[in-house]
Amino acid sequence: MSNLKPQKAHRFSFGLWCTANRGRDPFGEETRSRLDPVTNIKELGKRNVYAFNYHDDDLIPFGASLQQRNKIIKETRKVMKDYAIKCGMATTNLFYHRVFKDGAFTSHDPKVRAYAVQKVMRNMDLGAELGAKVYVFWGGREGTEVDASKTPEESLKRYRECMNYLCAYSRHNGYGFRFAIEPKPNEPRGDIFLATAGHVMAFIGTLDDPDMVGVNPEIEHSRMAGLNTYHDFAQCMEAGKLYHVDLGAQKPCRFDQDLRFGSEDIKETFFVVKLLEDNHWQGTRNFDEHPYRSEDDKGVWDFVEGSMRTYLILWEKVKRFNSDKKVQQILKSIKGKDPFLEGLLGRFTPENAAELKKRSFDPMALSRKRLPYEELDQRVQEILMGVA
Ligand code: GLT
Ligand code: MN
Ligand code: MN
Repeated sequence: MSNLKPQKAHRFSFGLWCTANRGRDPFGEETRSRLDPVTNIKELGKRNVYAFNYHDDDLIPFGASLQQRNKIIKETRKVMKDYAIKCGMATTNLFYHRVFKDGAFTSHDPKVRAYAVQKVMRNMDLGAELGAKVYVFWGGREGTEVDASKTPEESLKRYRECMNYLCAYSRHNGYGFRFAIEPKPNEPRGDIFLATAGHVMAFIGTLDDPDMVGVNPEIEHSRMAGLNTYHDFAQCMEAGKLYHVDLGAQKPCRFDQDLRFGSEDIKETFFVVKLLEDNHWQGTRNFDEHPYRSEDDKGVWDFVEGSMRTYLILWEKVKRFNSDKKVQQILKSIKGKDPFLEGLLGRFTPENAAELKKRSFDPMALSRKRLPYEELDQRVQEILMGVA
C-alpha cells in the first residue's frame, strides 16, 4: 500500500469543536481537559491537516472583550502561518446559549432572530478575514417538540428571510462565501426543520440566490435517518450542490454518535470516498466527529490520525476497485448498449415517441440477462477485506 501519511495536498480538515470535544454527554461530565483553540490549530497543523473549521464561540469565547478578541485573532493568524494551516470553513453557534432554546432564525421573537443574524454577520467578518471559503449553517435549534407551538410553513419563511439577508450581506461585502446548509433529522430538537439533504435542496430552490447556497451533508446525520449516505452525497453532487462535507461514522437510526470516520459500515463509507475521489471533488475532506468519551487528552490525536489514515486506505481501495479486472469486466457485462434506442429515448419528439410505441419487446427474454451481483459484491468485499 502506498504512502498513508497525510499531506497538505490531501486537503483534510477538522472542526475545532471535534478535537476540543471534552466527552461531556447528557448523562455525564467531561472526561478530558480544555484544549485552547490556538494549541488545537497547532496540533492539527503539525499533523498535516490542511484546514481547521470553527464556530465563532470556538475561537472567541462568548462575551469576550474586544481586547481578548484581538489577542486571539493575532495568535490565530500566527499559528496558521507557522504551521501552514488554513481556515477552511466558518460557522455560527446558534444552538448553545439558552437564548436560542426555541430556535434562532425560526424563533417567534424578532429580537432573537435579529440577534442571530447579527451573530452570523459578525462572524462572517472574521471568517472572511481568516480566509474561510465556505460558511456552514447548521440549524440545530430550528425545530420543535410541540407541533402546536410553531408551523413549519411560518418557520421556513423566517428561515428563508434570514438566509436571503445573509446571502446579500456576504455579496455586499464581497466575501465570496459559498453557503452550505447542513441537514439533520433531530437532536437536539425533537424534530429539526430541513431534516435531510433532499429537504435542503428543495429549500435552496426557493431562495433569492440559489447558486450561492449548497448542502453540507453529514454521514452521521444521513445514517441517523436510516438513509444511504452514498446516495445522499451523490445526489447533492449531481445537482451541483455538494458545497461541503462532514465525514464521520454512525450506527443507523440512533442519536448522533459522531464516531471516527470508517469505524462503522466500511462499504458505504468506501463508496463515499469513491464518489469524492473519482469525481475530483474540489472541497476539503472534512471530518465532523468526536473522540470516544473513554479517550484521554492524548487519544484525541490518535482519533485525528486514524480518521485521515482510514480515508487514505479507502482511497487506495478505490484505486484497487477501479483497476480490478474482475470488477471492470462485470460492470461492462451488466451495461447494455443500443445506440438506436438510446437515441429514441434521449429526447422526446413526436416522431421518436411514435417510433418507440411501434417497437416490439420481449420482456421475458430481457429478464433473462444475467446480473452477477453476488460475484460483484463478493469481489468488493474481498478488496475491502484485503484479500483481493
Ligand atoms: C454540531 C453538529 C454538527 C455541525 C456543527 C456545525 S456543530 O456538533 O452536531 O453536525 O456540523 O455547527
Ligand atoms: Mn456536522
Ligand atoms: Mn453531527
